[in-house]
Amino acid sequence: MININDAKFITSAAGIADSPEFAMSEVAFLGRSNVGKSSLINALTQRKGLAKSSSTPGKTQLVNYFEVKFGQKFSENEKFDEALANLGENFSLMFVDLPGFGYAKVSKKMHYIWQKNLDEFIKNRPNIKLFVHLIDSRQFDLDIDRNLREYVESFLRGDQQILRLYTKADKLNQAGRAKLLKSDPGALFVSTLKGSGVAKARELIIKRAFGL
Ligand SMILES: Nc1nc2c(ncn2[C@@H]2O[C@H](COP(=O)(O)OP(=O)(O)OP(=O)(O)O)[C@@H](O)[C@H]2O)c(=O)[nH]1
Ligand SMILES: [Mg+2]
Repeated sequence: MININDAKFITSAAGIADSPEFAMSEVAFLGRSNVGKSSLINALTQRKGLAKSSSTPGKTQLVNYFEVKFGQKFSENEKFDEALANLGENFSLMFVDLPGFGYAKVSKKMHYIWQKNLDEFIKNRPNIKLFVHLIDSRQFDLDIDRNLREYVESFLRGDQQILRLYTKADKLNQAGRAKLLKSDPGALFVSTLKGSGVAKARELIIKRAFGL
């Protein structure tokens, strides 16, 4: 069982130029504005107001760093997970909450600067080991997500991975779920409202961020 021993806000930055270096692997949360990035960070860290979320798109406007300290103990009635055991009892990751893509309700100039910063950041930040790409499960087939995926794949380094998660699963009906599974048979669903899929997502994020 993985516990969250601590999760705290470290700092905000406008982009890569004013981002400090941390001696820690980083997990960057990417996706359209309003898809649920900040809410998922709160669910993963079990801290309700840690990352600011809002029903108004464009809530997160800076790069926000959250240090997350995990702990784990292995009990006899739990299936032993060798990969996780390799990490030892304590380990940390930096979660990076990012502004959403595709939100244009700011001035054209602001929007341009903002997307350029974001672009530079995800391309060049050395410690990012995992991109968590969140996709709204009700609109899983949008060009913006396809473009984002292809784009990240185009510069992905050998020590980096992408994990796709489909959000707001509580709003998805059976037909919608079936349709999505047909297009992506291994789709992973999360709902921060219901808490479903969060533990599984946390485990996968940890494993992939550490290259396990
Ligand atoms: N029903 C439902 N709503 C959710 C879920 N996750 C997030 N939301 C809602 O979606 C809205 C946007 O959530 P945020 O976490 O702020 O989204 P974001 O991707 O960080 O948005 P930006 O910061 O604007 O890029 C909020 O109103 C959340 O309450 C979910 O699993 N189910
Ligand atoms: Mg946000």
